[in-house]
Amino acid sequence: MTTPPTPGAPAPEPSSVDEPTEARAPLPPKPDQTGPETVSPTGQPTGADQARVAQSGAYLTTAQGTRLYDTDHSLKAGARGPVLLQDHHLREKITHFDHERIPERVVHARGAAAHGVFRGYGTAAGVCRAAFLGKDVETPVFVRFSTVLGSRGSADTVRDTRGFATKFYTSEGTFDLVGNNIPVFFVQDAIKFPDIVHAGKPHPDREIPQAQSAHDTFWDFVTLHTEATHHTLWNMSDRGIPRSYRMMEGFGVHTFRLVDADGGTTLAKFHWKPKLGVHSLVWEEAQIINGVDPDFHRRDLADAIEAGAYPQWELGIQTFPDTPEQTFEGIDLLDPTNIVPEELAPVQPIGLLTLNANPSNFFAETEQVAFHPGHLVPGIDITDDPLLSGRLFSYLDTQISRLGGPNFAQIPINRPHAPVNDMLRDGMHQTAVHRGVAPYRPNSLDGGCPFLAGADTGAYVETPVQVPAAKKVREAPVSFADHFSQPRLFWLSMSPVEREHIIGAYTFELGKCYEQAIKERGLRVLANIDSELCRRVAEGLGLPAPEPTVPLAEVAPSPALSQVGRTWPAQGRIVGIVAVPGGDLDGVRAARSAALEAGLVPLVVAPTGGVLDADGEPITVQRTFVTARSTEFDALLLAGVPERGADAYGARDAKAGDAATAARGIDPRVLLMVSETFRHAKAIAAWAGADGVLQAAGVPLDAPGVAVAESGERALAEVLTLLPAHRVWERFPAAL
Ligand code: HDD
Repeated sequence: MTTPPTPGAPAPEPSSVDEPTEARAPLPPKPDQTGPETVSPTGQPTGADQARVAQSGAYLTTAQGTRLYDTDHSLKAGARGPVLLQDHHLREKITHFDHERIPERVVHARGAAAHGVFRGYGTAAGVCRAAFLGKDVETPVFVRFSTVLGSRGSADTVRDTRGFATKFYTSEGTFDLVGNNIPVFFVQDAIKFPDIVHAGKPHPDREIPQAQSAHDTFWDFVTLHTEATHHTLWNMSDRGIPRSYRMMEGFGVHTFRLVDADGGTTLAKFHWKPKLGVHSLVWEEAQIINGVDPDFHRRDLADAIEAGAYPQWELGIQTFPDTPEQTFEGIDLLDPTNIVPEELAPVQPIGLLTLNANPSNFFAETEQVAFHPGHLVPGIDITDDPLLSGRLFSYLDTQISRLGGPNFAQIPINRPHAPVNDMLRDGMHQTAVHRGVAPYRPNSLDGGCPFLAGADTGAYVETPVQVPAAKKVREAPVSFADHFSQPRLFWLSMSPVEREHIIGAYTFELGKCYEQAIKERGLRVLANIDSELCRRVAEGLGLPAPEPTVPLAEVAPSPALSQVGRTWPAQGRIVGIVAVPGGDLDGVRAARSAALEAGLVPLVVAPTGGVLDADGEPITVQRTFVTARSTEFDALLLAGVPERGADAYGARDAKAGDAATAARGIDPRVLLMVSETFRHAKAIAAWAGADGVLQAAGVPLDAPGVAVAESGERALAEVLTLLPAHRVWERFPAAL
């Protein structure tokens, strides 16, 4: 039985992180538990964020602030007797728990987010009057990345589109840029959104497959509804399996209308360009990661920020004259299945985004953040893209069921940083205590009416665009009917390696469909993109390749669409350094320091945990042969044991020197690590006799991107020259 304590004992100073034995003040917040300030609906700093630790007092209390003496036992009639209904603490605790979950987002349920800052370059001033784009203006932001199809608990590295949603807390109100990592969309009209989502989500009878597009209903829809072809092709490309959220481009997708200080307008598309470049996984890696580390992207983002390697993107715009046709070089700017190649309209940088703080509480921030394409600020207006029009309704609406009512803007993460002076009142989860008696306009009470602003005093004034005199119709313009020339443009812009990946992806996804008719229809769509693509996928499916039903478009490739052939900073890339006790640990130390100096993240891998070389300067083991998998590393180094060669990597039960075949004696987990690293075209270097391990794993020592070095430092230098290209592309397509 628990004895009620004597109340009122003073709280001593905190001394350790152990379970306290007597009442004490809470521990101070850790550095990563502080986040950007938020303000109340009236622009005042809130108290809600001041206590960013779980504990806010010395004693545990009920929700009503009454101190508790026991929270581990229900109130019972005797220790072995029935639980009593009068136990109000039991009921409060369980009732709250029963309601802890809210509905997950209907799409984009799985995500990760970070706080940051956006700094304007001032270069957009000629076309856009938005204050946050001004030179050196700094605006707090919250960015949420996501997959689309999977549930909240699904894996990160599935083949899917990624969401890239940014909330700018500007001085003129909140601006949300709710984009994706793919610049086009599946449907041209929002009325089709439920169809594509129903087709992509798990089948309604068995609720499988989770977070996958490789199933009949998805391919049924996208092959019948050919405006989805362009987006689907991007999904089947490497863009569908990003290496990291930090290495993704982002796109606003729609064409927006920018307004300058004089009311002049320009059409524009938004782009996010990652400083670390655009990199992807290979399909086998993505599948392995889904098993060994389903939180791969979430972890990568949080780890990078915690380590101070703040990810950055440049915001850029492509601009087009605002003509009545709303086309550019023959491309319909209102059709969200179109891109405008960067070679025709260069992306002009207008500001820099830096993500520099992890959320303190996933639910409060990442889960409750509510984005809405209708959160606009003066200077940024919409166009008549029919997809955007429907979104302007949907996002506000969905928050009402997801966040429980119309007051979600009062949740700290959603509060504008600009002063709010609205006349919205009451409703579920109202937390503001509004004063006064006249929440209406006009009024003569409460000090009179709030003034209405004009364009010169910061009002959001819609651009008075001329609407064509027309009949009401349920129709799309004729220009929306070309579904194949842009997919062909994308295909022709890919390097040979990227084309192989696309062929592999279609062969896998269509191959997973049960219905023969869907596979055949899929091939008919591919025939209209490119004959070679169609032929190769048909070969993989064991089906005849059909002829195209439309003339193949004459389009110029856009080299900017390819991820291969350019180099990017290697900073933040992860290098596994595999070592065994007794090996060249000085070499490991040297490789580690050189890696850190180059801004890489070295992770030492050894047979067991603890430290290597406990007698000398110890090297902490960060991964063991049990916890390491090649997929975590962008490059692999292997340290040998000079006199013992590959035998030092012997499996636990293998005798040293017992090498009837080289591979038999070597720990199979090391062989797997090496062979996967090789197959996935990553840089590998070995020294001090560890080249025997490479050979035992079947890695030719003269293959591109494989180095046998004379020291640990040299080995690191070898892989460092290869990392900026991301992979050793010459090893493809034989690899995967
Ligand atoms: Fe959407 C969420 C991006 C079309 C309806 N969408 C959502 C998110 C992103 C996008 C990034 C996640 C936001 C977050 O992290 O909370 N959506 C897009 C893009 C589109 C698009 C780039 C096309 C260009 N979406 C689209 C249409 C509709 C929706 C046409 C409906 C007609 N989207 C929603 C939604 C979601 C959403 C159901 C789910 C959760 C939420 O809004 O807040 O309302």
